[in-house]
Amino acid sequence: AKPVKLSEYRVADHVVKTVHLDIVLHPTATRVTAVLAVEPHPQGIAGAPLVFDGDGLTLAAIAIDGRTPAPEAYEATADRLVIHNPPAGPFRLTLETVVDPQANTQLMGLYRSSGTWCTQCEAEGFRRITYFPDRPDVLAVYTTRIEAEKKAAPVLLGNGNLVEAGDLPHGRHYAVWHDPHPKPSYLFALVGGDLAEVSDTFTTRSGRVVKLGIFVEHGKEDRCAYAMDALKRSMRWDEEAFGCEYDLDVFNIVAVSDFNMGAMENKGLNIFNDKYVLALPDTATDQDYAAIEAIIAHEYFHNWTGNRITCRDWFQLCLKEGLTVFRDQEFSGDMRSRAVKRIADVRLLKSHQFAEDAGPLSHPVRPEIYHEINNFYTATVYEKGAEIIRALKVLIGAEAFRRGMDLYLVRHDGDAATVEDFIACFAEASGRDLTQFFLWYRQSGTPQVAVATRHDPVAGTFTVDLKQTHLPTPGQDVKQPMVLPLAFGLIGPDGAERPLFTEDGKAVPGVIALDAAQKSVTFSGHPTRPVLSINRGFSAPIVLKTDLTAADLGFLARHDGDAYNRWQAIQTLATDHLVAASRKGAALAGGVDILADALAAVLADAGRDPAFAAQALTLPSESDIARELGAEVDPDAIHAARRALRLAIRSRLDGTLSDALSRFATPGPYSPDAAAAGRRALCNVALDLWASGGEADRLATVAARHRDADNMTDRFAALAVLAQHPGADREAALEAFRERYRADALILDKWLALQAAIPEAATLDRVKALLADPAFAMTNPNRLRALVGSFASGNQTQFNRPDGAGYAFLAEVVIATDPRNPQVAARLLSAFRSWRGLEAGRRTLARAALERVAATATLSADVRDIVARSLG
Ligand code: DPP
Ligand code: ZN
Repeated sequence: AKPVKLSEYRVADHVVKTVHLDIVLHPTATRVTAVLAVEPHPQGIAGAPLVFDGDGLTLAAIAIDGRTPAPEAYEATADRLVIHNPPAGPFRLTLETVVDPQANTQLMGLYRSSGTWCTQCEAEGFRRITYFPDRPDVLAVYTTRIEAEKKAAPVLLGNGNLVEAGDLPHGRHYAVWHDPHPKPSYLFALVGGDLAEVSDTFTTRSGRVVKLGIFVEHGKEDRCAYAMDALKRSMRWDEEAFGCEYDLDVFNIVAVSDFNMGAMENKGLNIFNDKYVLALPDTATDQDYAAIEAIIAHEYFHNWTGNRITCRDWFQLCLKEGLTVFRDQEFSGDMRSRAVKRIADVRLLKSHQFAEDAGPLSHPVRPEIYHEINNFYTATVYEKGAEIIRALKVLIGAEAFRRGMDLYLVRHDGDAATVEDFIACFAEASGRDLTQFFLWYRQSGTPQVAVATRHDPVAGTFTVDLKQTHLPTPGQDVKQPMVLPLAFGLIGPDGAERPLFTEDGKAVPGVIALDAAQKSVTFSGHPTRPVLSINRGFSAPIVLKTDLTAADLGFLARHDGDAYNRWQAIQTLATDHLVAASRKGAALAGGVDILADALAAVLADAGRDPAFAAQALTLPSESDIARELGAEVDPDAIHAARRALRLAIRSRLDGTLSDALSRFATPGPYSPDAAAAGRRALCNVALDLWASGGEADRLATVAARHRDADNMTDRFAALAVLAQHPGADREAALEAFRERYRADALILDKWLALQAAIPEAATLDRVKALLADPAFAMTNPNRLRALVGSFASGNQTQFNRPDGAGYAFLAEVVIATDPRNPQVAARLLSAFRSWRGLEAGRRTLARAALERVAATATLSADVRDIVARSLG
């Protein structure tokens, strides 16, 4: 198929103003009648044929202004409807299609999940329901009538407000939903099923009473309270932080168990992966609670950033996703510890986005070409997209940023906008030229910044020399210098923040905008050498190399006023050690002492913010080290180095670790709040480190904690420790866990994922055996991600087995999954994104596995695209 190019964007020749859908739900033959008010676009090509998108459709009937056209007047194939000479003015087009939800295993369009009819239309699923100009710049007002057998689907939901409902003969009933806000087709949704409802209300700041509903499988009603609370907090926060008020009388959320993504922001009817709705202390971990809070907020925030203001085309995806991720991060930061949230977000950014950007799948935050848009719901578009906005805020300041947001929300309300439209609002609000800043959207790859410092004790000056470089990425060999806002501070020997003055004595703000290939900044008033703390709060998403010594880093770990950089200093110490040890098979002398001292200090002071201490005690992951190494990666060497470092740290901290277990025990019954979660996080990190030698008596303590835990967080954390140490106890604990939760698929996903991540040679066979376990189902995306995704992305040594069996296994699963669900298959395949950095033996085997996928005769566009770019 031909690629889609940003440069070739043009308006649709025919647009649709109103959509009336009449959908008669049936398991295998759902009849869809669409009555569309069509008109030529004033900027379109006059007299152009009407061309609508379809995907796997059969046209059952067609009428133009009520009359059936002659057969030669139109052409309908599975993927297109063409009307050769449509009326020159507005007209009414009636289309009837019949679709089979039961057979829809792609989970795009209208499908069934555990008997519930539901939809997923982003990005291009609406065209699997009816023919339509299925692109985000065609905005229409939708009215949807849904009819079903009442017993099979007592609940019928659509976008917007319910306007009519009633019974019909023969045990049938119907509901009519109307959404007054014009929207693109990707935001259309409907649900029909036998679901339980948990309801509440929210009163907006102008007094609108909104009925809130969360719909789940019967028996799961008691698992919705946290999601409902998160929803209400999101609605309030968006009013306070961004002035965004909800705009319908109803807001519904439906949880389904088969879902390709996390959730979907359909107007007034969000559909969620049940994983991100359902939670009880005994079923969900603190991490699950935090993810539910963040995703509920994310989808809700899309109501303004995505729905009221949508994207002109899919190249602009970051316009809604990057911005909405930024907003949900800020929300969680306000709800929890801001520093810890930032650290967690940067961890995620580095492990997913930096890795993506360093390999063959690297692409700009706003891509300019795609073969399959589903493959661009990436860490780059989402997470780097959010980082750019955070960097913009640092660059222009919080006040100008808020003015720019306000301007954007007013000026573009009701528009299908572009990234240029968005950035123009901030240029206007700040009075700055943001042309260079826009490179963040166009240039792929992670900018690298080298920092060197010079101190002149006689002149009392301190100079910071900065240099930015950009490595080539696919399709971008040469790059221009970007503007990188680097928040910074200078710390005196006493640990106090030094005032910032230029050489001529002017006070300067704590941000350097590095906007050229090189830049030097000199500060005065420093008779003694200060220590530079730079890229505070990770103000720019860059790879930073400084000339800070291990002693400087140890100093920053204690004294930096920026909590993020205190954490970063510790990570850098650990990373430097692990990189050197992985390369040479030996540790750097002295490095461990400074790191261990820094960690001991963090532990001693852990009462201030236990969640922070937990983050500090969590070493960089094996894939973090692999990314730092970049080339000739040997995952076994990394694993060995990391294990050795953990044992070395443990021997230095040992007594403190066991103390922490009692010192930070959470009193009273479980509560998911951030403070209690932070204490549990610290205990569980300490437990893991304390038991890392696998001594029988310690494992017995861990097993007891596992048995006696009164919540899933502690129970699962202890199980994860046990899983690291082979033996009968581990197998017994795994079996008991499985028995206890045998009816709960979401919990068994944790059980699957844990086993897939065991760093032992027997794991691949274990994973293969689990494919046949009743807890697993090839057809369910959550199960696939839990078992196969965790193996491929979360188990560095075993996915990268030196014999290539891990690669061959993933290739097989991808080839088997592709015909059923291309989107999930393509996602699994992207675990190969760093294959070029491997040492030669593994690289050859990884290539062979990719080539096997490439040689498969009937690949989907999704998998074909990923495999071609991975090999390209
Ligand atoms: N549901 C996905 C998200 O909210 C795609 N829009 O990010
Ligand atoms: Zn989103």
